[in-house]
Amino acid sequence: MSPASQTMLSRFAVVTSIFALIMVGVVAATRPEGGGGGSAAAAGPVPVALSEFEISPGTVTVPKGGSISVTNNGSVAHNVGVTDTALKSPDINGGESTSLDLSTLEPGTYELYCAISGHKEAGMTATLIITDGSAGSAEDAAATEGTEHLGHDDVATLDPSDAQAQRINKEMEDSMSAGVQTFLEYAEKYANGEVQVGNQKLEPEIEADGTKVFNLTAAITDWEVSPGKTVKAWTYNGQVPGPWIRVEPGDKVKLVLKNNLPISTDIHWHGIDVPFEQDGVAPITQDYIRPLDTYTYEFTVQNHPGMGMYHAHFHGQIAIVNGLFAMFQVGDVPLPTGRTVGNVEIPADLNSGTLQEVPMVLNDAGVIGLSLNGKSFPATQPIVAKKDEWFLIHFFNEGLQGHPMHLHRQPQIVVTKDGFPLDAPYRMDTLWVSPGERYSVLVKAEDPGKWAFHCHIVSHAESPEGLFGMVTVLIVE
Ligand SMILES: [Cu+2]
Repeated sequence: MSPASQTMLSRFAVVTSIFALIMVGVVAATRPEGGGGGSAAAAGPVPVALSEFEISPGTVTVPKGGSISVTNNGSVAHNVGVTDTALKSPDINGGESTSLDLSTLEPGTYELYCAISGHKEAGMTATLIITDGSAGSAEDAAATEGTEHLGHDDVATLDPSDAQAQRINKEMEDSMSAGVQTFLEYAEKYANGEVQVGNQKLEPEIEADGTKVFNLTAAITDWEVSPGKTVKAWTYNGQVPGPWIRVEPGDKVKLVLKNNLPISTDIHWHGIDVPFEQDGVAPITQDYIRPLDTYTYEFTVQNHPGMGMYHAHFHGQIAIVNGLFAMFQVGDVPLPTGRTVGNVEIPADLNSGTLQEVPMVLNDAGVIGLSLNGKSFPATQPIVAKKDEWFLIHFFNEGLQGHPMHLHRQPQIVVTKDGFPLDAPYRMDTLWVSPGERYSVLVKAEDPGKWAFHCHIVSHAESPEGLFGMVTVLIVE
């Protein structure tokens, strides 16, 4: 990241800290009393809401020995009682709450009502079911409390005006907001260098004849995929993705691999023109690189720019998806400068060697899972660009599935496919990236804002807990 981008990120961090504080305040102020998502064993009072002129939910289920917490969401006083019993709450004004102990009721079906004159007749009744407190009914009570994992069936049948629906919706909002807040906190951590990051450019040692020597160590190391979730990843130099290797066309290179993995390995230089015996497919092109052995690949790089990647080939179904993948760049990406593509003029003086370059390595399996650059939202790193800045995103798919990557709003032009310049560059906003493919995309940061950038297979980007997986944000300042 350029110093300018770092500065932008710091400024963003200050703004977002303020936003984060506001979010904390909002969440704290609006959390339902007693907290949400309680376990069945610890089920507290069952919430009931009153308004003009309704009691909701329409059926209130309470385990034997339990109670209800009653909130008046209306504007006039209400109360709640159990028909044909002496049980009745005091009157409560709008905005206030009380509770009503129902522990004297035996299992059965009752009626709740508002005892203020005329309110029952106006519609303020509900069914009250006292269950026998068995496991099944405790589960019902837990469902009433709201749960951590809400799916379609949990929400589709709810009445939008119902208090239970509103509470469940609130839980969904809260967990979504919490994820966004964590993402903002991570943006600050990235700016401060406090997060493990992959794609770090690897500096070569230069031999007397100019040969560039890159040292790699493959090992299983700790890697934080998402906040609080550290996995045993398969890494080159402790990174996911591994180090970003950048060489120039025609360079002589040596790539020295120390294998500290428990199994043999090899490295395939995917998309780079190398001699057969350097292609990294054991046992076809070479012998296995056995545990604790060191092996040196040596070749002269192709004479034209390229965008490749490197990864293990031996048992890739284990090694690659768990982290043994990285980018291998040859030269600057050729740009269609001076052309108009999809109504966007690409400046004649644009030089890809001076542009911000953003790797976007996709994965969806192994211990890394659905991820961008080895991170799952909210631990993904934001991209920061200045208004009117042109920059490059390099997509690589090291996973098992295709991913339609969607960046909101900004003009995006696909300039290379698998490192080869396109005769007809094209503009798009969603790019399908299949396993093994690479695309370089020229982006103009045209409109200030915090723009979502995510896989559009929405289950790769959203979960019952909110945004997750293949999601990040482009910040245009
Ligand atoms: Cu996807």
